[in-house]
This record gives sequence, C-alpha cells and structure tokens, in this order.
Amino acid sequence: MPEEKTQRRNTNRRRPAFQMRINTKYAPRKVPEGQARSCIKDTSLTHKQMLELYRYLKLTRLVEERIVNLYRQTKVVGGVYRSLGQEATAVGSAYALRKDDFITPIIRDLGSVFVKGVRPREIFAQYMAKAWGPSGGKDLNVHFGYMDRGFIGPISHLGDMIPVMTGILLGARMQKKDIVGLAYIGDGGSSTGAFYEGMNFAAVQRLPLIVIAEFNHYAYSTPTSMQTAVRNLAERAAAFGIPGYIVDGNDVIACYEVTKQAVDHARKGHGAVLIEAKTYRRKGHAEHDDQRYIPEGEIEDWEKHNDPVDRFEKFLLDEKIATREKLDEITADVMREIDEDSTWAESSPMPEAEGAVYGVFDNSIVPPAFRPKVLEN
Ligand SMILES: Cc1ncc(C[n+]2csc(CCOP(=O)(O)OP(=O)(O)O)c2C)c(N)n1
Ligand SMILES: [Mg+2]
Repeated sequence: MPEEKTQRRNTNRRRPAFQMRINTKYAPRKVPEGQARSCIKDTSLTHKQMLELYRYLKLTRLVEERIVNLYRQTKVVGGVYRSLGQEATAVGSAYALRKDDFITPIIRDLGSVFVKGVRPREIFAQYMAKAWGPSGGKDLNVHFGYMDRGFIGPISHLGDMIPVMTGILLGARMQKKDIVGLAYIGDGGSSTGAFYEGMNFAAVQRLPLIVIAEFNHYAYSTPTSMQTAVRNLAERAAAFGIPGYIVDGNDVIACYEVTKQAVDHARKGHGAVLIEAKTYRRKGHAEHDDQRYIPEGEIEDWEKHNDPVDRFEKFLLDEKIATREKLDEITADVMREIDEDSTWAESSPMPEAEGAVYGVFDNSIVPPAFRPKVLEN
C-alpha cells in the first residue's frame, strides 16, 4: 500500500502527456502598419557568418532563376521546383549544423544543399540529366545524395525520409557518433503515416532528430487548412512528447537560432525536436502549375511585405553590417559563379546508354546484365 501511494505521487508529479510545449520565441511577429519587416536582432552570428548567409540566400534564388531559364529553353529534363519566398528556412536551419551532421532535404530546400557544400554546377547538371551530374542522368532535381557530405538524397514518397533519418541516427548512435540529423518535411508530408512512425520512434529512442516542418500554406493546390485540423504543425510535437517550436520561416536569423537551440538539445542526448517554419510558397508546386487556385493578391502580399531576401538585406543595412555596395559585390560574385557553372553543365555530355545499368546495384555482386546487348547495338 505505501509503495502504491509513492508510485501514484510520482506519476502525479510527471508532466501530463498531452501538455503542449511549443516555444514561440522565434514565431512571426506583427509589424506596425507601414513598417517593413526585418530580422530578429538577438543573435550569436558574427558579421562574417551573416554575410555568408546572405550569399547562400542569393545563391539559392539566382540558381533557381537560372534553372527556370534553362527549363524555358527545354534544356531541363523533368519538373522544376522553386523555393521562392522560403529560402531562409532551408539556409538558416542547415547553417546551424556541423559539417558531419546529416540533412535530408525535399524540393524546397535547395538552400540547405548549398550550405552542405554542393556546387551550383552539380545542380545544373542534375536538372539537365547530364553524365557529369551527381546521379549521372539516372534521376532528377534534388534526387541525389552524398553520404560523405552528410546529404541523404530524398525519395519522392512524402514522409518516408523521417524514418530513414531516424534509422541513420540509430546507426550513428550504435557507432558512438554524436551527429544530429535534420529532416525537412512539407505541411502535406507531415500528414502521412510515415511521418508519425518515424517521429514516434525517434522520440521514444531519444534520437537527435530535428524535423523542420515547412508550413508554406499549400500542398500542390490544397490549402493546409483542408488537409490538417491543427492550426500549427508544431502542436503535433505533443503527440510524441517532444518539444515543438514555431519560427518565422522568412527570418533567416530566427531560423538559424531556433535550429541551433534544437541542435544543442539533440546533441546533448535530450532527443528529437519538431520545428515549424511559417512561410509561403510563392510559386506553384512546379513550374507547370499556373496557381489559378490562389486567392487574388495573396502572392503579391507576401512578395511585397515578407520576402526573406529583402528582409535580411534591410537588417544588414539598418544594422550597418554591410553597405549596399558590399551586398551588390556578393551578388555579382554569385552571378559569376552561376554563369561559369551553367556553361560548364550545358557543355557537359549526356550519359551513355550503357551507364544506365551501372550504379544501381553493386556491380561487383550483380554484373550488369544488359551490357553485352548494349555493346552489340
Ligand atoms: C506519399 C505521397 N503522396 C503523394 C505524393 C505526391 N506529392 C508530391 S509533392 C506533394 C505535395 C507536397 O506538399 P507539401 O508536403 O506541403 O510540400 P511543399 O510542396 O509544399 O513543399 C504531393 C501530394 C507523394 N510524393 N508521396
Ligand atoms: Mg506545403
């Protein structure tokens, strides 16, 4: 009986499982009428790091613009997916990682891929299905990976990268490595079964998984309110018993700071964290999507008042971290790299047909069966 009493008392002292722990310190704030948005000032970033962040933001935007140009010239194979208006989420969050940490991006996270060290030429060659692209023309857009650079290539099935990253982190723990994993997911993707299973397993195992859930208002043409009843994706953290954060996804500094906190938490062994980034997809699902389902003025409103690049520029200029000339110089340097790299990719060869049978299976175990036939032709 006394034992039972103690047990009950202990249970009562525990936090109720349904209690929500959502930190909104970095959530979007209303700005007074007529004032332009900037970024949060409370940051540990150095001026040099901030200029590097600016470079990654511009690089992401301008590389995507070049890909659209190539697409209109019919040089791209497959669809083109933009992260216009969301660049700060991917760039700021990935910047909080260590070199040996892992990411698994989705189609709106090109910025994180650059932060991980991928060069624009690899992206151009990949979009054009060239032999020298990272997948050698076997797959397209962000469907490639580099294990040695901590970049797990995503598959198309929404949600499935969450359990994959969870498995990677379990493996890393068994190998006594203290890496963390950052997985990106859209608002639509976070309503899949795989998302729940992966998050739950990471949470119960206290694995260092950080999930960035991008509330960009749409999944294809479906508004978020029509595919989930929660107002904030971060509320789902309560289902797993892990902390949830809401961040202004268009404020690159806030995205960095919130992820840095989550990374520290996860690396210390305290387990998984869910971060919801409030942002907006200014382009359609892909370039072919004419966005006719979007209410009038919505895109223009985000473009005018909440563009992540404009906001960071305003911050850098207002805080006298950079002059307009310095920002123009960075942009010119980015353009030079893009020109050079897209020329390289355009002039690189298309894959040989024979290449299709290599690099799919381990060819030392499974010999390429079609080889003689291909060579005969
Ligand atoms: C399991 C699954 N269902 C459907 C699709 C088709 N699909 C690809 S992208 C997409 C919409 C994704 O929306 P969201 O997760 O919000 O990401 P966003 O495109 O907004 O970044 C859908 C339905 C898929 N790839 N996988
Ligand atoms: Mg979405």
